[in-house]
Amino acid sequence: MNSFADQPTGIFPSVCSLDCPDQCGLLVHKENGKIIKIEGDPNHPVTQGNICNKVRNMTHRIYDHERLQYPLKRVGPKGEGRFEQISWEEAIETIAKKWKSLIQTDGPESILPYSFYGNMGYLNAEGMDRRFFHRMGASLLDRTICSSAGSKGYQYTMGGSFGIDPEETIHSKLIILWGINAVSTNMHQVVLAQKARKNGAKIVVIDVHKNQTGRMADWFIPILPGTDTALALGMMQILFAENMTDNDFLEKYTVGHEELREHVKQFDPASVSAITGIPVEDIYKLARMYGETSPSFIRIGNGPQHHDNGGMIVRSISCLPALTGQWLLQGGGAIKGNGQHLTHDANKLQRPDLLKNKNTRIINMNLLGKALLEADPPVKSLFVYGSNPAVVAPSSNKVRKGLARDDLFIVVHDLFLTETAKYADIVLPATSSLENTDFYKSYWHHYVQLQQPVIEKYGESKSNFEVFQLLSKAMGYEDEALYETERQMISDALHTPYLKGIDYERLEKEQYVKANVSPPLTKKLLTPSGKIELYSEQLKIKGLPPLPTYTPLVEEDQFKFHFVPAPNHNFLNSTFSNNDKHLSLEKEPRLHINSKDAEKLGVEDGETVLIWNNRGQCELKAAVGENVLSGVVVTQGLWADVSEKKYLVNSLTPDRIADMGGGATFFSGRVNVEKIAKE
Ligand SMILES: Nc1nc2c(c(=O)[nH]1)N[C@H]1C(S)=C(S)[C@@H](COP(=O)(O)OP(=O)(O)OC[C@H]3O[C@@H](n4cnc5c(=O)[nH]c(N)nc54)[C@H](O)[C@@H]3O)O[C@H]1N2
Ligand SMILES: Nc1nc2c(c(=O)[nH]1)N[C@H]1C(S)=C(S)[C@@H](COP(=O)(O)OP(=O)(O)OC[C@H]3O[C@@H](n4cnc5c(=O)[nH]c(N)nc54)[C@H](O)[C@@H]3O)O[C@H]1N2
Ligand code: SF4
Ligand SMILES: [Mo]
Repeated sequence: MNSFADQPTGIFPSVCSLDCPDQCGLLVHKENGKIIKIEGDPNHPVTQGNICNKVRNMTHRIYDHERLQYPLKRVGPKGEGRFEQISWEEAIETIAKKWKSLIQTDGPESILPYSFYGNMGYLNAEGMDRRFFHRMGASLLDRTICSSAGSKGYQYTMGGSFGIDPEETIHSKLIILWGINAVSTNMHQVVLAQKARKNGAKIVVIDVHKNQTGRMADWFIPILPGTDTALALGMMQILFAENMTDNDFLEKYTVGHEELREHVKQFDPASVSAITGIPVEDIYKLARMYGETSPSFIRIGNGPQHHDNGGMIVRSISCLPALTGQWLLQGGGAIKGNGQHLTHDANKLQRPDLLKNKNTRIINMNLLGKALLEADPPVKSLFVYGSNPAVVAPSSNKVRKGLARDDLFIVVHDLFLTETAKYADIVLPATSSLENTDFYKSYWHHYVQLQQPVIEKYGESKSNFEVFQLLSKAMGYEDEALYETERQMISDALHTPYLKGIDYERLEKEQYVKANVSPPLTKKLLTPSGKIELYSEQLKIKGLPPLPTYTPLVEEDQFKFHFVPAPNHNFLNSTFSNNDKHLSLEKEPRLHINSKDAEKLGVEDGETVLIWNNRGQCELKAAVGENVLSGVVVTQGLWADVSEKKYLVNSLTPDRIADMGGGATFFSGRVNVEKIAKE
């Protein structure tokens, strides 16, 4: 049979490769070799034919006139964006020559890979690349920018990224969307919640911003940034005090409930209200609603964990379902992430055994700016793929200063000349995921999926997989692991007890397969005690409080407003922020500010304001109203540098590290806001 890519006309199965929990099954419609339409697969049990705006308009990105077709070399100063077309031979030779010489003079750790999940496919995101850099002995990157604080926090309570099957949440009677802008970032969870609502469920949203998700809730609870642990403790205090806990469950499935019961007594509703900004009566109402409704489900988002104290926030929230014994009920419990239910063989895929120096240095990606400016011995070369750090990394002025170093040899592999690519010495054109072979596993639902190429490679672009094989050859590496086929690597990676019965051949036939997942508590948890740890000895060993404990955000008191720069609806992080179609849908970023604060500043709705702190500044149009509490300002979207606009929100964000997992603290910074004087 011809491959899908060779067939000019027809409808072909695919999977969305974006960093989004929904991981939709797609149908790609082609005519004369070109995609004419992308739609959700109506037969995929979670997608059910619905996909987001972003991907319905994906064709505009795939065939965008600015998409890279050839390798480039920089001919102007770093950051300016002047490049010249070169051949793949010249590009690969230039890179290999530079790296061989750096390895001679400075050792392999002077080379740093920097990547994230611009494409979630495992071969391309963490397969051949890992093998290559392990073989080289390059510095290791700790990939902490997204969810590592929260995942760690959840792990202390539940033993790993194991939550309930989201398809079961149609049975829930109370759904709490806690720090998740699900309408934009997990739309199929909203579809499931709406189904539950038809059967009488209530939807509660707890967020610092009444965005589109807050607006669809039955009850929206505004909270001050970084204070969610206090709210969870306040709820626990009421649940214990009013005998709404399931004591048999606590006895059988948890450790530390007696200590917790004592510990939470100090979190009376009045104290919690003073911390969170939530009225006392609402704290009672929420706790009683939670205590009296079963099954209840908490979808824990990524927002609350992007704080100095974010690991502990997720750790604390994830204790709640145990208090009322939710985990045994269909549709009861929580999801932070579900990735571990679908554990593949990461050692076989990434081959850490190829790395000979077991003391190789590890660089936290949230400290990229610092690493480029201060690491000793210095980073001399950076290889960026599947990520756009000049826009998405915290404290981006520092990052850009590092990228601008004349003695730093930068290679960027991407589909577009991103802000990061503008600093590169060599730019390599990347295929889109629709041009590749790869396997995908959602970190929310329970399906494993296969991507086979459905279109031909665009211009001379190559996949990550191909690029690392080319580089292996040019570097003279002979290890067999660097020359395996895609099919072989996928087959080996799928071979685990978690993915029993799922192999390449089956995926080829069926496209998506649901793993046979055992729900949490049907077997021993992976915590040290095997139970839900309300008290965690592990945390104590780490020097953190063993019981859920509220600590305030790091003080930046010289600045007046908490600043929360969250994602937006029509971009996926910075992806799509350079595509005209998506830009036209999103228009421009706004700074949401409370009307009382705006009045004090003399700022009216629609006026441009300057926001600044000791790290950077931005100019945004104010959206004045009641969508945020007084003292908080919120913006949405990671915007590319469009013309002269000053939208680089990450110039303002701290590069402090969260309490757990080396996580990012994007939402813990503070800023001042000023009216810009009119000419
Ligand atoms: N449309 C779209 N979808 C996306 C993305 C995108 O950029 N755009 N990004 C993808 C990625 S990589 C990720 S990680 C996920 C992220 O998606 P989500 O899990 O939704 O996380 P965020 O959007 O970062 O933040 C969620 C909410 O947390 C709120 N928040 C901030 N601080 C706090 C706090 O202290 N307490 C509470 N209760 N709320 C707080 C923010 O206002 C925001 O509404 O979405 C993925 N999907
Ligand atoms: N202020 C603020 N900053 C944030 C966040 C926030 O909420 N607020 N969210 C953070 C979070 S949760 C995350 S996950 C990060 C995400 O940050 P990034 O991982 O940088 O995500 P994107 O901005 O989507 O950039 C992905 C890049 O990969 C490229 N790409 C796509 N597919 C491929 C491929 O197959 N090969 C190669 N070589 N390239 C490819 C895309 O063209 C794009 O340029 O941002 C973080 N930054
Ligand atoms: S971005 Fe998310 S919602 Fe949109 S198509 Fe991809 S997986 Fe589905
Ligand atoms: Mo993320």
